[in-house]
Amino acid sequence: MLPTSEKKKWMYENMLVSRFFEEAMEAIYMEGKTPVFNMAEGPIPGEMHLSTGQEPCAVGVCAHLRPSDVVTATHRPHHQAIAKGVDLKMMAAEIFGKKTGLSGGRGGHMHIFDADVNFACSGIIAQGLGPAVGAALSKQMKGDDSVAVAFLGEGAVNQGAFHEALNLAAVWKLPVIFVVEDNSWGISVSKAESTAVKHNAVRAQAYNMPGRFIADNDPIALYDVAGIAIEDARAGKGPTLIEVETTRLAGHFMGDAEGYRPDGELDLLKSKDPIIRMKKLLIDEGVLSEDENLQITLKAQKLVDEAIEFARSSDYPEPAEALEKVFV
Ligand SMILES: Cc1ncc(C[n+]2csc(CCOP(=O)(O)OP(=O)(O)O)c2C)c(N)n1
Repeated sequence: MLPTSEKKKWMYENMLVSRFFEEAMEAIYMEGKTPVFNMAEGPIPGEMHLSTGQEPCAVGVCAHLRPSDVVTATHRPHHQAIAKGVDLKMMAAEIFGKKTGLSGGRGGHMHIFDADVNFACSGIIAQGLGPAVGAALSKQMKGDDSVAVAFLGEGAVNQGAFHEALNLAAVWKLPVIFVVEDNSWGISVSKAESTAVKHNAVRAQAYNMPGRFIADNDPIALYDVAGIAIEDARAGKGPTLIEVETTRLAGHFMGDAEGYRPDGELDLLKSKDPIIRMKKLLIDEGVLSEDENLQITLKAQKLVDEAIEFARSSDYPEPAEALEKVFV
């Protein structure tokens, strides 16, 4: 199942929006935090996990999804949210803690929630898997052919919630796809140190579901495999586990000194930047001209600039509203 030229361009544009968004976050996050790093200072307080380099994982899957399909994402959620169609302005405002944000500024960057496109994420590792299975069960019971996709990191695969979710999804043949973004690091712990199997895709065998491995951060190969998995799920054939070999070009969080990275790793990963590769692929295939590339790039940058401007110019919630929209 190969993407059409239009789909490829959508994927590329979406990857660019995601990259520009992360670049903006990276710069703005440091405002107020230099020269002394204080996590609470600046327009973006709290932790910040960037998904720079992992863009193919989101677009390869979300290119097949409809607004009614459910996505549960991780603590590194911006690329997944953007590819699912979460409102960029309201997402930016949420990250800034503004009242125009998706959750009125109460959630922040790890708790992006957009009911309009059925997107949620969580700062708790593997937390999204149970809700994705629940959403898939609800779709199945209603006879709706929507699906649920749960994204997780390769570190999260060692959580009990992963195994419980896969087992139940397989027993009940639920329309859910588990997508493991393997960036080979869980904070500073390498996959080799934490995980007994080389490829998490083989774990699917234990739950009697197909397990697919996508090498080399390849959005086109992922589009193909995800398309089959989602079609099968819509047709009632049950869940699939997909593992994508990807690259985290940023630190685990902003402020991470990355002392654990072997010498030369980052340079090697940057030499395989998926945005540059996707552009080259589309140009080589004749799908994209240099002029179109410029237009798409400018459009993506404008979308991000407008979202940031919206967030910056929005108001903070009033102190008197602090207990509204939260469980107390
Ligand atoms: C249940 C739980 N345990 C520990 C943490 C702390 N923690 C935050 S991110 C992280 C590593 C996650 O690694 P991975 O799943 O590979 O995702 P990545 O950060 O590489 O995207 C951990 C242990 C947490 N958020 N939740």
